[in-house]
Amino acid sequence: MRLEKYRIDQHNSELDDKHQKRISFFLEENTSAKNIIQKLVDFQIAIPSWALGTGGTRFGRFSGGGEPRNLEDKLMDIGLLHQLNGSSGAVSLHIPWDIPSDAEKIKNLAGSLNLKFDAMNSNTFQDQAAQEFSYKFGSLQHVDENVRRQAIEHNIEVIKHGEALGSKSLTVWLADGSCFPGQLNFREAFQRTLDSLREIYAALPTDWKIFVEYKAYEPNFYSTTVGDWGQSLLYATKLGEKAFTLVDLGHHLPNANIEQIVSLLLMEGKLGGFHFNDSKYGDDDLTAGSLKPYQLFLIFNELVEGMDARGMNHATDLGWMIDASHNVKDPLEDLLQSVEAIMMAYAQSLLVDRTALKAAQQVHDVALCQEILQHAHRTDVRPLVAEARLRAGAALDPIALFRTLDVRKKLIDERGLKTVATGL
Ligand code: LRH
Ligand code: MN
Repeated sequence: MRLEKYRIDQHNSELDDKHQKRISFFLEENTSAKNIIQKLVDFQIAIPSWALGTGGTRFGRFSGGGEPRNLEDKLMDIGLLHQLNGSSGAVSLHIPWDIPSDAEKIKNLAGSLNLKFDAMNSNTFQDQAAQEFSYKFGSLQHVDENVRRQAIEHNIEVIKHGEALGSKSLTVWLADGSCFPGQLNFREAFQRTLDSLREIYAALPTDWKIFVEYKAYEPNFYSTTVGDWGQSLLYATKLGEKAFTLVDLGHHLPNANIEQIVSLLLMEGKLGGFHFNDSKYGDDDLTAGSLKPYQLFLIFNELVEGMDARGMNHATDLGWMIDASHNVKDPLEDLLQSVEAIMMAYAQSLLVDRTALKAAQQVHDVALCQEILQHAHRTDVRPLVAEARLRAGAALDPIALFRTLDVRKKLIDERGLKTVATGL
């Protein structure tokens, strides 16, 4: 559903008094903040096409109804998110879950919703009905040339879909690995995977990038052939200048220092992008910032420091994407909360007094270093992020407006209770 502009204006006018008080106080308190607002307006986060329905686990799936029935419905839902927060102006498609049957029609619909196509995602971790060779024992790593060929061809097909939509990058996440010691020759698996990725790399259009997404475990539980940042960096370095690593926050072993990994990948010029989410234990794919908001801030703190050190454009030079799954929340509310948490972490990281931090680091004033960082993290930047939404023509309080307009009920009326979205 498309929101009529007057609905957003009406919502904002009701909240404007309170907002103006908050933002003027904030800007008085944080004089450097006014030139942060445009950066927030420009910062767009891609919404995963596979996370607009209810997720589930092997133990069960509890749909909330009104789920998108096809890619058109999914684009309408992302368009709605973008109208509400002004920061969701891109979609990341997963193939074959979301094959654009009529690319031109899909491209025009996305354009009419002010949506761009971010990274395309291939899928060689599931067997499709008409598939000749199974991926049970892997895809690009597989000992059987036929299976590798099939997986390479699939990735090249995904690139073609992306070209037709105006996407400029391909994310390759491989479930490949092993479940038991002795099952796999690690060196040969790495070499076959690299050779297969080289063929996919060779098929990339000149202005495209390939993101190699790593993951510690699941669905394989003994080894994963792209298992951590080091292995992903090895592949990306051996592949060439169009290859980068992709950091999914949920793909690390417990207590990994993700902000340090990010800092080093950025230093090497091999950080391609992110799949934002949060987790307590494994790849839980929970709402970004819902469990470890300080870690999300520390990651953005390294991103801003490292991107500025390389003169990178914050909004365009990395892939900002969400990868989440919604087992108990309304998918659209969950995504609104993830975008809000990411925007807040970015805003706080822009408030860090880097000159003072550098000076304190030089003299090992450890306590002051922490004070400088935590001052930024403890700053309530919600008025600043809301002001950026206002200037983008979006809603001051997206979730409140989502509920006031009873969007989920309208989607259920339009689509029914039983529709099931493709995806996880
Ligand atoms: C793997 C992953 C990958 C996607 C999938 C939906 O865990 O993070 O990015 O392909 O989720
Ligand atoms: Mn991911």
